[in-house]
Amino acid sequence: MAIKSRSVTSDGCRVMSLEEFKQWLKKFDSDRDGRISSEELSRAIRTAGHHFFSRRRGKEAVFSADANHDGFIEEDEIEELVDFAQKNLGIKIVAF
Ligand SMILES: [Ca+2]
Ligand SMILES: [Ca+2]
Repeated sequence: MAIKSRSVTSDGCRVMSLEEFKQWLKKFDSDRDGRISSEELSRAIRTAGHHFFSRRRGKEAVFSADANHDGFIEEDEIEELVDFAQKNLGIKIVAF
């Protein structure tokens, strides 16, 4: 018998629009500089219920989405995080 793969179900997956995702991330901008640092992103990852490797993941995510390489995620780079969020945070971003 094949092993049933564990899929993300409705109770583990949030659905939000890109705008909502931006608003959600901004809540973690604790120093209110308008940018998301890897520290702040790690907190977001933990809040989404992913405690394991949240610090490393936060760094990885910032690194991959940080288009201008300043070490922070600015508003226009948040879209780059959509892929990460969908794959790692169980967040589904829908276009409205
Ligand atoms: Ca910040
Ligand atoms: Ca940046």
